[in-house]
Amino acid sequence: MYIERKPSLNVDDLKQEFKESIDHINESEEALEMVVGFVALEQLYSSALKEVSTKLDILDDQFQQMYKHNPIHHMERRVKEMRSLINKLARKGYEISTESAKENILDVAGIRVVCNYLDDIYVIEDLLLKQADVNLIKRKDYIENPKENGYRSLHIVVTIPVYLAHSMELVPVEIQIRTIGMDMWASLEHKIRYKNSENTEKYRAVLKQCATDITSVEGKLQDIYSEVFKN
Ligand code: 0O2
Repeated sequence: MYIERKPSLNVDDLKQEFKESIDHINESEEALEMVVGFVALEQLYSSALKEVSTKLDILDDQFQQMYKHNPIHHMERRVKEMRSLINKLARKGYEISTESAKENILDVAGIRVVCNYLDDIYVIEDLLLKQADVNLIKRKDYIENPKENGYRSLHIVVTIPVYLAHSMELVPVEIQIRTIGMDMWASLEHKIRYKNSENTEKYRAVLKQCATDITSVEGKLQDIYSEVFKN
């Protein structure tokens, strides 16, 4: 099951639409080109997400067939919104352009893979990275090395070929792989942090304790599952 915000804009329609309003307010052609460029970028990254999602779906299905177990509980995917992409470029001191976004930002396309058990995370990573057209360019294991606040998740960035009408592009996709418990924790922590910095401080210790508790419970569940089903 995917939760996805679909890009529904057509580049030519958008150009037309913006041209009319830009003529009105007498803005520059450059701004229009940039908006159009970002929309084209969204379509490219959205295609890369489809490719990676299909690969993950196939792995999950085959696992079910072979071992009667689905490693993936669910997936979520998104292309970074234009506003947040521009903010990130500005925050990191990069030029605001589509070329600069392509060169410097690795999480324009993001997919979150939520797994049932801890072991499933590394199984999924391993099987995906074995594929000839998937190329690992960055890896951060926040499960082996959790963040100070308790955040745990495996982050990998891979490039994937996207075949367009007249060209092929290698597009980076950030994949966050985590368990249901890690996902629940991260969603709440993210919500609190973005909503109110006072509460971030207030709940810091208890959230960290929750992360420790989740790790312990998920470890026990993994052990039971392995004992019962893997022998
Ligand atoms: P959003 O809205 O999820 O996209 P980067 O910051 O991406 O240039 P870096 O340092 O390699 O480079 O990023 P990292 O450490 O791989 O983490 C990036 C993403 O991981 C974040 O994206 C979050 O989604 C998630 N993440 C990292 N640390 C935490 C954390 O402490 N708590 C939670 N809840 N999520 C975390 P964005 O861009 O922050 O936001």
